Amino acid sequence: MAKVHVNSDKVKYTSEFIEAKYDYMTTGVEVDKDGRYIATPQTTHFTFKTEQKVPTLGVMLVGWGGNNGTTVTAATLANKCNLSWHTKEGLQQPNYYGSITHAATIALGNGPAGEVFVPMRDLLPMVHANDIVFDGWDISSMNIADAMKRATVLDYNLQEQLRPLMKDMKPRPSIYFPDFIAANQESRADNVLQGTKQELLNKIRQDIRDFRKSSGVDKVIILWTANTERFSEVREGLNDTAENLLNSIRKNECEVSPSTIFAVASIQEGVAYINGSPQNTFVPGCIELAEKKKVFIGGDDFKSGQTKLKSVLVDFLVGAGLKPTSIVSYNHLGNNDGMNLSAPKTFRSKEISKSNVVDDMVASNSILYAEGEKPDHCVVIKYVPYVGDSKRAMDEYTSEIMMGGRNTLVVHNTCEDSLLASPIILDLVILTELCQRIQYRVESEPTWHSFHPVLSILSFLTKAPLVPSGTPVVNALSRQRTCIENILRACVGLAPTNHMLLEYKME
Ligand code: NAI
Ligand code: DG6
Repeated sequence: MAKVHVNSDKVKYTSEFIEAKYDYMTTGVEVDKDGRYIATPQTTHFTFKTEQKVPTLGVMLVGWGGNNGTTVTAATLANKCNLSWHTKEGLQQPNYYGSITHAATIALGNGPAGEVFVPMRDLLPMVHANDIVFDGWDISSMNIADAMKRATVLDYNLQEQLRPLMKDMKPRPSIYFPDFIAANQESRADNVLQGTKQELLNKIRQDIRDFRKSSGVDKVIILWTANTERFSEVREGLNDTAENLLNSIRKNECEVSPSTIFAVASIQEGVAYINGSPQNTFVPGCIELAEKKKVFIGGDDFKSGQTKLKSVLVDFLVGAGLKPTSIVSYNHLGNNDGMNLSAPKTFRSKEISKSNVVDDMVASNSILYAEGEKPDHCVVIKYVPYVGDSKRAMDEYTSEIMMGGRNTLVVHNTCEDSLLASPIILDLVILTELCQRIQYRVESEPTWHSFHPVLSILSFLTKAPLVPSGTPVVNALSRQRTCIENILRACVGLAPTNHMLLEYKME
């Protein structure tokens, strides 16, 4: 049961559900013949219904033996077993820093002593990260304890304590089409499935069923944290519709990627699928399949460091009326992800997802930018083995300020990449699972609905948010976070956070 209990006649708690009546207030805008904006307040009366029972959750990671896969598994076990370990700075305790569900708070309201902040996870019943059961696939056969050692992310003393808990975790053989990732990955591909694309799809579906049965979990979610693939070609007849995509798999078409086969298998099993990498796994046919089957999909590409900061800084600059004119993002890293991205085609996937992140903020301000005008935006990634997982990111933001002045900001960030990505993986699956228990209906309709299968609520966690076709892409980090917060609040009948604090501003 959630810790926050709302005291209102619009909110009903039963052992099965939390049901909340909620007035959603928006503004319709039209431009009249004189060019005036006519803004009309609109209200939609919703009822939200959230299932109270939190299921046991199994998460299958594609790329389980990688830096992110092993780190998130290890961190979850360390938290669950409350392991502490020695570092040169002293004794370290486990935590979930970097997770909005587990380490961030929201302003619930006002108490006698002022504003009251509560953990986000206290608003609605959510899966606890400690309780997640991990499984997955990897083209490398290394067990997860050895793979954690190979990743060189966690301290030795912690690895030693975790080894007995992880040595028997073995990644399932996976789909490997060398053409989709860098050639430099070939040496670790010793755990690969053979067969036609249809046979591989069937095998992945079988794995999902096996895991569900053997682990006894109530629910499974699949998340891709394997190597970045090159983009797939999108072509009429190949993957433009669900039917064409399924046919292409049957016909063993070479342009269907491993990640798309995983996504299709997942959707066919009714299991939500999240893409933590930048490639276009979700070709139009795959999205259509998810929509037809009403299965959640989310992505693309974890938003962990440099891009997260960019989606704050550009929002700040444009929101403050300053005009970013040049953004140069340079980074180097020395882990296996960096090695894979040293190939031009995989780099291109990452370059695309890192580059579009300022578009909505730029487009929002027609005072600063003419139609179609954008700042120069350059993304560079270099592989430097020595720095390992400790990624260096250097950014230069140049903006035009008042009367032709120039403002240049330079940011240097050093950080363990996988320790930023792991809490994001947890948030992605925890929020996706929660969304599966939320239904809504509009006052005048009898039917309950789920959110759209393209789960854009996850935008805060992704660099290139996947949204339902024709709907706005929001990259600005504060807007993305407010969206999550206010949807959770709506589910318990609380007004959206508005930061007005009017009660403290009146005479
Ligand atoms: P990694 O290279 O350490 O791990 C990837 C794993 O995937 C490897 O163990 C590899 O053997 C495996 N793999 C490759 N192809 C596979 C396939 N078809 N099936 C199953 N396994 C396969 O990379 P890392 O650092 O864990 O990152 C994983 C992904 O997450 C990359 O695509 C990266 O770009 C993306 N990402 C990482 C972020 C971070 O902060 N660490 C942030 C944003 C995205
Ligand atoms: C180099 O950019 C490697 C990438 O995998 C990134 O580390 C990852 O995409 C994180 O990117 P960002 O921009 O969110 O820090």
